[in-house]
Amino acid sequence: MMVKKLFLFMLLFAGLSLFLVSGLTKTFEGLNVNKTAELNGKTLKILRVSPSFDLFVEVDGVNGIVDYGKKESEVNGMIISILTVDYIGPAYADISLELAVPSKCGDGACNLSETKQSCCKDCGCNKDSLCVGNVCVKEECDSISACNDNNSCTIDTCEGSPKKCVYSPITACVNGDWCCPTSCNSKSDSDCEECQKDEDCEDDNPCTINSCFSNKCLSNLTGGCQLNNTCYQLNAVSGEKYCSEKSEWVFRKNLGAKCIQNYECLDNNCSNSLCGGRRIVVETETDLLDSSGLSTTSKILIINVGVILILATYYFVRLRKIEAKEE
Ligand SMILES: [Ca+2]
Ligand SMILES: [Ca+2]
Ligand SMILES: [Ca+2]
Repeated sequence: MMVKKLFLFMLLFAGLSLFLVSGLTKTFEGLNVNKTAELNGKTLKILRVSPSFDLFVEVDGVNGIVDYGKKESEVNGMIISILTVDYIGPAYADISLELAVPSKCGDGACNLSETKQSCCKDCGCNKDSLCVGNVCVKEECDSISACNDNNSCTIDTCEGSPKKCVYSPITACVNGDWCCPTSCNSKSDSDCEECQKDEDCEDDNPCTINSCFSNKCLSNLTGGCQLNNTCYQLNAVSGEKYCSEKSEWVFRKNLGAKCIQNYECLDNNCSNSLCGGRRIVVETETDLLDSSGLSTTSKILIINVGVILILATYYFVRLRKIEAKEE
């Protein structure tokens, strides 16, 4: 007996703790007051020994009593069985214990039997992963720059927990964002193409040729005037109008109006630059004929000629009389 005690005493001073591994159960020998024993992520500390060999202990901050008379006691999830106690004093003893810590995922301790894969609740995950439902889920991104779907019609963000890329479709018609949502067109959003083929540019004007060039619509006037979805050539006549050189329908002119071409006139006759072919002379009162058949102008002309003849005859007779006297 003395030999055994001496042996254990030596072990105590050497501070040597021996343990046997048996699953989650280990045997610790040579323990003493203020010594600790760790098992499966939990730490036992012996605080005091009573003369009746009961142990006052602490397991991860929780105090408890290990009853020497009981087969085993539990303190804060650790099962403690006393094998031997050589009591020397309250603060000094030689103690052998068998400790067991049943693995329990979620108890906050990463126990020996637990790994990141089996219990990330207690053991955590790698840096780029997050423990979700006790499973390590790799985070898809750490910033927006990690998310790019090369689609200008989505807003790319990195969000959530665990973080993942979210691509939100753009629906608003906004100029300059490189996106043309399906509900937008070239008028509501400058990013939209006007056309992809000539038919997209049809303006329902028969006097234009519409084409699509580099996704932009081009419209070339052919010259002419449109009417009832038909393009009439320049100078064409339709009822009271003709198609002018400006490709506009213009009313045709009445008799006496200035003209260049026949089609400009309602009677289709432009002569001497007038519609109808002759000037319309407005007759005045002085030009009206009386019952004698002579106009007033003619009468005045005759009277003036008569007076001139009388005066000429008078001067001629006077001249002959003066010549006769001188002879
Ligand atoms: Ca655990
Ligand atoms: Ca995008
Ligand atoms: Ca846009």
